[in-house]
Amino acid sequence: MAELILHHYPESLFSEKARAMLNARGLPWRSVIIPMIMPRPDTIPLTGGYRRTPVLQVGADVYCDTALIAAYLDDKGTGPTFFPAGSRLAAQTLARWIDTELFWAAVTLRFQPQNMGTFFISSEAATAFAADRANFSQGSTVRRLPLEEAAPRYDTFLAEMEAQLSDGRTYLFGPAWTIADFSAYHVIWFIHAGGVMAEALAPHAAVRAWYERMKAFGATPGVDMSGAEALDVAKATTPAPVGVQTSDLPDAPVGTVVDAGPTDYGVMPSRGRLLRADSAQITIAREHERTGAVNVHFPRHGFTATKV
Ligand SMILES: N[C@@H](CCC(=O)N[C@@H](CS)C(=O)NCC(=O)O)C(=O)O
Repeated sequence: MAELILHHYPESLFSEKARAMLNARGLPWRSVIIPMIMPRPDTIPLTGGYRRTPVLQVGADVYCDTALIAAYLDDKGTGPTFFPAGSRLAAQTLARWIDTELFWAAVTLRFQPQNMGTFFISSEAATAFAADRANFSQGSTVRRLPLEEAAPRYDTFLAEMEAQLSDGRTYLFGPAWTIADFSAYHVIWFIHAGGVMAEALAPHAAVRAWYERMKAFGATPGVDMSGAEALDVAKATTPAPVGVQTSDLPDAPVGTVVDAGPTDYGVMPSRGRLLRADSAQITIAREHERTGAVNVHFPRHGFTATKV
């Protein structure tokens, strides 16, 4: 297998989910630190437009979104599956709710002025971040949560987690982790990363103990690689075979040039030739002078592709 290259930045919560999953499975990985805001001249040539963080590059294949990264990693490395048959439905549904709903409570809670800690190194950085995320939010269909909705949503979740873990189980669904543990972990990590909420987990003893276990997975850094090196890796490699090429999109048979991307927020799409669209994923083929041919993969849930 080609090296696993994570394009991420330290403060990104979904990146923390990916880092924890890679380390939990004992996988060695390379770390390309990208800027927290655009431009990202060494990442966009790989994705072709998709700009959410993180993405996982494996040779000339690019896996977008941590839901798909989890599916890709699930048979790599060691340790239990993220998707055990007996709790798959519950774990997957909980993970999706956390990643798309609780996430917005986390954003509101983390960016309260008194809970920001050292997130921004300067007021200029904060201003540039606000301008960047205003661009990022164009076309978003998501309603941002005010604090009076975010706080009780999170408090309820913590109380439910505490109840679920208080029988002494190691992970949310029993003795082995599932994808839900990694989704819950990254959101909690973000909320309590600095500022006034840093110690706020203390009253929840079972969650606290679980959190420390999960945090140990996030702690191992990848081996540094520059963005330019990562693009060279893509250029020197050819994409992995896609297997059966199929499309369930009525207006876009295999081979159609499509724009593929998220439907909820950060909707900037990637343009390419459709190779696969089924219930599991969307894959497009694209080329760039700095990468050669690459295949870019998205999950199907929360993503779409439209004919250009
Ligand atoms: N569902 C996506 C969410 C990714 C996401 O929202 N990432 C945030 C950073 S934690 C982001 O992209 N922010 C804007 C940016 O980094 O440009 C995933 O699981 O990867």
